[in-house]
Amino acid sequence: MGYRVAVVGATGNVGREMLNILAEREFPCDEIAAVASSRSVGTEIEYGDTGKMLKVKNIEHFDFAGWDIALFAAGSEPTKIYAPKAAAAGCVVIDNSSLYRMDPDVPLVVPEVNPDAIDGYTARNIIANPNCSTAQMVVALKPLHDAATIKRVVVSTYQSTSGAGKAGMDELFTQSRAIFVGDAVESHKFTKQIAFNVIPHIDSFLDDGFTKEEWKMVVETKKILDPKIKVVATCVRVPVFVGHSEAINIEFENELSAEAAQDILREAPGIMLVDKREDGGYVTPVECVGDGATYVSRVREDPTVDNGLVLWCVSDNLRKGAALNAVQIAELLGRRHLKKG
Ligand code: 11C
Repeated sequence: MGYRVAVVGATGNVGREMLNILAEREFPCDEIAAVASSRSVGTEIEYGDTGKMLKVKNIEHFDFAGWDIALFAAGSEPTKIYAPKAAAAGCVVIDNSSLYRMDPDVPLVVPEVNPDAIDGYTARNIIANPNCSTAQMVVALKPLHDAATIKRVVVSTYQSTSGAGKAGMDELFTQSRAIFVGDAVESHKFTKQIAFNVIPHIDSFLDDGFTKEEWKMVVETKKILDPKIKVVATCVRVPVFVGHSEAINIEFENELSAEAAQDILREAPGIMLVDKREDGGYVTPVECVGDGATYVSRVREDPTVDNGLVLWCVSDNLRKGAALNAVQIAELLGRRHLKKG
């Protein structure tokens, strides 16, 4: 006996990956529904590579009663309306938007990092999935924090256009082509040209000069890993289709050599250490696409501070940064709370 699972926002970048990953990992589904806005009704989506086609159902008429789990990848506005309805109908919501992440009654979970937090889901029947740039960073930080206690993190991100949805990827493609054929370059999704450029701006600006993306990395890391860790972030959009990269400087309470950190990371859940200290002996975003791991490379000691390390971290933002983490949460929920069979 399996679960009845709805994927809400099934036609978007993350929703499609959720369906792929549920199928790939053979999540025990008795029934699966692809749900989206009225615009997508009538379209069909494949359930992974099972050959099974799912007719998209209209969120406006979808009755969540009797469904066990809803994976939401619908953005904040529809989520605000439909997630509480689903939760009230007894369906556990695992939400990928930023809407509930900082709600004290909603656990924000990365299964490799804070699995016990999931137990608090009953307060609202909602579990939040973190921002993609936070998810991969906390997976890399967790085993190092356990070993030497992190005091401060300085992170610079190199985030792919898929973080801004299909429209972001399309804009990179269209602008690149326009530049090659000598057409005018138009920017609609991003504030400046993204092709052959980088943009130090993701999400809206806050009063203190940081962006909301940078703020999310600070507050989500504290909630998931440890409120005592100080984090400062600079988030940058780069002309990459899929895969977010991060250069992370870490200051520890206690000494931790690069070699000891490599040994720890090699054994840590969810991490692949690729750190050969030679040409090509590190991972780049194109190599992580379609994979679930958080790749760590270029681990080295920072000679400018006491107990400091620097590392490079890459992950598929649509997978570990979004869809995979959501499915791992569903698996954890099944193991701990919604037992079947
Ligand atoms: C980006 N990280 O790359 C964003 C996308 O809070 O879930 C995900 C935004 C979020 O643009």
